[in-house]
This record gives sequence, C-alpha cells and structure tokens, in this order.
Amino acid sequence: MKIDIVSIFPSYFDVLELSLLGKAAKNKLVDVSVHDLRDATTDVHKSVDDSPFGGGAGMVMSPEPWGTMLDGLLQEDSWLIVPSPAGQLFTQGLATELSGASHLVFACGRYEGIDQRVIDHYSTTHRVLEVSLGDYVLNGGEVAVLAMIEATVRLLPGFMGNPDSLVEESHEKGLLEYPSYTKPRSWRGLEVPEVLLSGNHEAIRAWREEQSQERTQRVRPDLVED
Ligand code: JDK
Repeated sequence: MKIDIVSIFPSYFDVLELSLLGKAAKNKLVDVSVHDLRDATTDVHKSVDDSPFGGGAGMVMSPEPWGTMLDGLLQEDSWLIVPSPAGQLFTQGLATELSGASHLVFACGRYEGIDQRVIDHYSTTHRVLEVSLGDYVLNGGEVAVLAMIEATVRLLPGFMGNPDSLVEESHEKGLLEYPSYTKPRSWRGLEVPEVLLSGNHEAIRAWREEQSQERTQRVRPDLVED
C-alpha cells in the first residue's frame, strides 16, 4: 500500500517512522510519503488560507495549492481521505475498507477546514471520503490521519506476521472486548477470575462472551440491539 499525506505541519508525521509503522515500512507493506502543502504555493508568503465567503470567524484553506498538490499525487486508483468534523464516522469497518485500497492520499486541513470545492472537484474523478474521528473538534486533520493510518496498516496481510491475532477483535463483532489478565495470579489483593485458570476452554469462551455483553450494555448501550 502507498500512502501520501499532505499537511502544513509535515513533521507531525515523524512518529510514523517509530511506532508500529516503522516495522510495516521495513517489511515493505507500506510506503509513506509526507508532503508540505506550502510547496504547492506560488506567492512569496506561501499562503494557504483566506477569509471565508459569507463572513464568520477564522480562515479557510484556499483551493489552489490543494489542486496543485493533489493533481500531482492522485492516480486512477487513489482514494482521497479528508478528515473533517462533518465527515462520516471512522469505524473498524471503514479501516477494513481502507486496508483494501492500493493508494491512500490524506489531506490534512487546518484553520476552519478546506474550501469545499476541493472535495467536490475530486469526487467527480476519484473515491473521496470526508471522515470524522469522533464527535469532538480537533485543530486540524493531522491527529485524525495518524489514528486512521495506524488502524488501517495493522490490518494489512503480513503486518506483525500473525493473521490470527486480528480475527477475534471485538469491534468487528460490534461488541466491546472482554478483560485480559496475566501473571501474577494475585496482585495487590486482586485475583485473576478463577475460570481463566480452569483450563476449561468452553467455560472460558462463555465467560468472555458474557463479559463482552455485560460491558457493552453498561458502557456502550448504543451498540446493543435489544
Ligand atoms: C480537519 C480544520 C479545525 C474545523 C468548526 C468551522 C464553520 C464550524 C475547527 N473528528 C474530527 N474532529 N475535528 C476534526 C478536524 C478538524 C479540523 C480539520 C479535521 C481542519 N479543523 C476546525 C471546523 C471547525 N466549523 C467552519 C462551521 C473548527 C476531525
């Protein structure tokens, strides 16, 4: 998978070289390039924003540098992902979809966001997704892109070399995960649940299922269909 990221803060993505992604890059599973939007400006001040038509506080990102940069990056098979507080919610299902793409281009806005015509223009030729990380407002798209890349790349076949580790994940089944324990069996007076020490695999499976159901009902009742 090829990933291109466009941002006015390219150094935000330095952490991708460490973290989980360094391993994926070394194993040639993913090839990430980061681009500074200001390289696509034409004026001496390298300006990327202007005041909003219709009035209001703050600034909006101008379409011209985005058009120049994205024309140079997008190929026929590229998906353009634009973080936005007004986008569709990023879910495990969407991460799974993104993991099937061959080329992802992430456009990180700042200020009050990007001129809508950039999204509308590329929507006529490419798969374009406006995506929200959650119902809160960030200062720009960078943090959302880091989260989306991490959730997507770990799903690529061959990542961490253990395909079995991904099939069980709770969010695919629409439930929260069950609690996990390791040694020691007793810690600060708290015991590991007896059933996990029993060796009874059917009892363990049933207990974990019940813990998932109970936790989901309590913490995320919106995920439970009654
Ligand atoms: C991308 C810029 C900051 C965007 C409010 C302005 C008129 C009101 C600040 N899940 C999630 N949360 N936040 C983002 C995200 C924020 C971004 C950008 C993603 C680019 N910002 C920003 C919007 C507003 N809005 C226009 C209506 C305030 C993703």
